Parts: sequence; structure tokens; C-alpha cells
Amino acid sequence: MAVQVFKVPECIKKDMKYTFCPGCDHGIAVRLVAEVLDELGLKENTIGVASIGCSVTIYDFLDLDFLEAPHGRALAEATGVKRAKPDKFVFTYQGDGDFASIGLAESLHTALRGEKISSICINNTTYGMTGGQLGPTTILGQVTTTSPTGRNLEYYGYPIKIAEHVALCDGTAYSARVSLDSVANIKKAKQAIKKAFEVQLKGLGFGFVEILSTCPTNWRMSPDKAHERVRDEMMPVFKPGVYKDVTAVLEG
Ligand SMILES: Cc1ncc(C[n+]2csc(CCOP(=O)(O)OP(=O)(O)O)c2C)c(N)n1
Ligand code: SF4
Repeated sequence: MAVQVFKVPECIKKDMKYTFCPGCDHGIAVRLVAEVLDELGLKENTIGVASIGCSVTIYDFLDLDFLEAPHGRALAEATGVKRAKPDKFVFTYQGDGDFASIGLAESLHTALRGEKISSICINNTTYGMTGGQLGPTTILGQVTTTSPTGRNLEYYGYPIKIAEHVALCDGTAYSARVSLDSVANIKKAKQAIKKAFEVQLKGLGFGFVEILSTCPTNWRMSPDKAHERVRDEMMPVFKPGVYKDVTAVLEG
């Protein structure tokens, strides 16, 4: 039987220890970003902006120029970088709390302005780094450390559907939601990341991918059970799909 050899992307530092929790989907997402940067030949021309949350450690793994932004301000910082250096490829890597709670204004206004930036947002329905509190994407009924009896509609309202909101912004060129719960969906996630990066390279506007991800530690689940939860509880609420793609209009 032929043995398949997986090439480690050039962008990934070779001497790094894995620091995410076992079974966390952040690891897969970072790997996909690295593969796409390699495939598009962007390693030498990229500036990444890391946010606050478990997402921040992306700059430990990728051999790229990186800035760290205060919590929620990644896209404001990325806007400054892109405007000062329009020839650079600029992307952010953020958590859902960072993107859609403290940073919601920065995020949507970046999309409304049509900044030529790409953004990856990890939706794990909780504040991972700080211990699993209720966040903007926590599902109705979900137990968290700050909603021990489950998210209550009357008290907390509904979770935000980020990819749909980003798609409604006129400056958005691409907005999609993907999942990492299966090999087939991981492949689709990579295609979506590539699209979100390509719309920036074509100067078409803001590119966005929301990635449904696991947080086995704070969900108190095994990695397998966590992926089951993504399928059974998250995907029916946060439906994967492409919510906007201006290239489909232009090309099709
Ligand atoms: C201004 C500010 N407020 C609050 C915090 C504390 N804080 C650090 S990480 C974080 C939540 C991160 O959650 P999320 O963005 O969903 O990312 P995850 O860790 O789940 O990947 C919070 C509230 C902070 N660092 N700065
Ligand atoms: S706390 Fe959750 S999101 Fe953060 S690294 Fe651990 S499993 Fe991943």
C-alpha cells in the first residue's frame, strides 16, 4: 500500500510545539490557513493580525510578519496596515467573541467600507481562552460557566449569525460559513479560505470565513463528542454555506 506523505506547509514553523488543547479545531484551521498561503505564494508578502483569545497563538505557529491587536480591534488594526501598505496581503485570525462581541463595530464597519482584507473567525460558541463563558454565538439552551442553566432567550436574546451579517454589508466580496467536523468539510473549508484570500488579491473587497470549531476543554467533551456536537447542535443553527460571492456574479 502506498504511504501518503503530507508536506508541512512552508509557512509553518518547524520547531513549534502544539499548544492548543488536544482535539481543538484551532489546529486544523491554522494549518488550512498555512496551506492556502503557500498555495497562493503569499508567504513573503503577508502581514497577519492576531486577536486576543486562543486564536492569538497563530503567530507562534506561522513564519510570517504578525501584529497582535487588542481584544476586538484586529480589523481596525488590519485596516491601518492595509491602507499604509496596500500591496501587502493582510488577514486577521479571530475568535467569535473577538469578532462579534467586543469587536462587532470594527468588524462590520470594515466589511461596510469594503477594506481589501481577509478575515477568518473561529466560532466555538464560547469564550475559550477565559474559561468557557457565554459569548455572542452561544446557542439557546447551551450551558456555559456564566449560564449554568443554559442560554435563556428572554434574558440573553439570540446568538448572532456572523456570516449572514457580514454578507449583508455592501463592501463584502465573499462571506461563507464552514465546518471542520469531517474530512469532506475540512476540504470545503480550505476552498472557502482560498476564496476569501483571492477576493482580496483581486481587489474586490472584504473576504470572510466563519469556521464552526470545537472547544473540547470548555465543552467538557472528548474531541469525537465535540465534533458530534458541531454536527448535531451547531450546524442546524449556523448553517454552512456561501452567503455572498461577488465572483460568482462576475464570472457566472
Ligand atoms: C478589552 C479586553 N476585554 C476582555 C479581555 C479578556 N479576554 C481575553 S480572551 C477573551 C475571550 C476570547 O474569546 P473568543 O474571542 O471567542 O476566542 P477563543 O478564545 O474562544 O478562541 C476575553 C474576554 C481582554 N483581554 N481585553
Ligand atoms: S480553550 Fe478551547 S478554543 Fe482554546 S485551545 Fe483549548 S479547546 Fe481550543
